[in-house]
Amino acid sequence: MFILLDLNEDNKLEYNEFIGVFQDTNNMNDEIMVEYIFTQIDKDNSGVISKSEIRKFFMEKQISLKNNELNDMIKRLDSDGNSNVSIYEFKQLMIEELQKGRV
Ligand SMILES: [Ca+2]
Ligand SMILES: [Ca+2]
Repeated sequence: MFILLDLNEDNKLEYNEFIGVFQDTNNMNDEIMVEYIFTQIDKDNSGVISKSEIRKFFMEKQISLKNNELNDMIKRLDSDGNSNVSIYEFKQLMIEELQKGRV
């Protein structure tokens, strides 16, 4: 199982749980769903997700993240290493993991 975020040793936020945060995505196809999630996190509509936007997003969902957890998550998503997560980077990882998770 893909672990998007290791909250602590016993409580891992898995991809499916992350997706579960969005309850209105059931009827969407993968690509539309991932784009939708991206726009939910990208509050300033800049087209990239910054670390502070991710932090804010999880705070709103009442999931508290430590700084190193946040950094790990960014590292996983940010494939070109410019500290921001573009829609392309986000989609690439999320769709790949979504498809892997299917039997
Ligand atoms: Ca942004
Ligand atoms: Ca990037």
